[in-house]
Amino acid sequence: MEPILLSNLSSVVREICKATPVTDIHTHLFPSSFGALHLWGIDELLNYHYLIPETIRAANIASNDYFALTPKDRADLTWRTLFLESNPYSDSCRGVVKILSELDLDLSKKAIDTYRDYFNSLNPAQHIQHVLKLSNVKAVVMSNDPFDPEERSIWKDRPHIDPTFYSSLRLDALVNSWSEASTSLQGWGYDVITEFSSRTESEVRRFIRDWIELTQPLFLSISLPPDFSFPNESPSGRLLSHCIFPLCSEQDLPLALMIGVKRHVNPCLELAGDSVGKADIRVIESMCTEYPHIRFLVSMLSRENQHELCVTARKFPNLLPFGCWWFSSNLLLQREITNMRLDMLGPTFIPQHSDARVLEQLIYKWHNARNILAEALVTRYIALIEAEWTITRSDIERDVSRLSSGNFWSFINKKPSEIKH
Ligand code: RAT
Ligand code: ZN
Repeated sequence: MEPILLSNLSSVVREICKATPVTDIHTHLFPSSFGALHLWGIDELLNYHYLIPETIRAANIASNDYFALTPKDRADLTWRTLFLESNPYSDSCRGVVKILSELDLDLSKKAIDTYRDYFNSLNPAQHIQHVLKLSNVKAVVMSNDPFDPEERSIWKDRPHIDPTFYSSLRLDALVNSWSEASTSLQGWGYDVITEFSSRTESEVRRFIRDWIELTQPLFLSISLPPDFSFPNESPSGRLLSHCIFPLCSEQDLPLALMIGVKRHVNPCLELAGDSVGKADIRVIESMCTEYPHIRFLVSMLSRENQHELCVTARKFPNLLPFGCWWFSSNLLLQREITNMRLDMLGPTFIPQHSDARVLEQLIYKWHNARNILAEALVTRYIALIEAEWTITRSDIERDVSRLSSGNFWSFINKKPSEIKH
């Protein structure tokens, strides 16, 4: 194969990034068989919790007045405030514009009701396939919460799961709210007590095993606050060391940790009221040292933790950094983090996940992630070509495919085709 010339490099890399399908390893999406949990359409897009604080600030409305509105009125308020009375230049606003544009909707009149008519006219099943095609996503990993009443009842009916969707078992409610979780477990027939006992630990393992059996997750996952320390004798520390880590080993499942979220800093904002804090990297060092056979996928929320995470990944092959999470998922920080990771970890990380909650968000989140990756790769390929290193099209395809999907599947040691649905 011919080496790529500097003059063609940028367009070839962009084209390859666009054409390479991604595995989206962390989303809050569900297939249509999950009924009301499957979110899509213009009102859901405008009521996305990333946009709520922007609306409340710009409209100068009290949060309780905002939440007293119907979903349609909230969407109208957001449209009016953020898109008509100002140019929609924040990351989440530009996302909505990009979605409308990719769906070929008329942006000249900026008429929200015409967008509603469009979404109402769609066949939902065909629309999912259309969005997956536009965003070129070949696998979507859900976040499945065994404590969520709506999700529990859907899983118990053994829903049909579209083969693009895979599960991950999200254990926040267990690890971060043990006293409520223990009451729920008792109600579901698990013999646990709020004060720990070895019987409790084995019953918690039985509960997780039952949900692994039901949902067939690719990995277990938990988000943790910035002040979390490990090891520790708090309920969360004990649940990790006595229940979750043993199960990761027994079931050969990786653990995804998302660290640095301060929940409910402003509870009036509901889902939009969480914040960020710098976490202690020693948590990851201790886990990776004590459990070298467990594979950890880790994302950290604060900008200040990103460099330490790269350094730590250089020390531990059982640690794979992934994504630019939530408040780090914007043009500035994604660029910074992706460039840092390429320089410190070469091809051994997962640049992005979408965290999409509303189906069509896949379109803009992956458009942005691909552009940022392409730009960062081009900078490095230029330096290599200028030093007379030859690079072919298939070299670039190999690199992009690893970063977009391959690293994840080899780290979890599975092939998409092997997963039971
Ligand atoms: O990014 C988000 O949508 C947040 O609300 C959180 O869900 C976060 O990603 C998480 O998974 O806890
Ligand atoms: Zn998330």
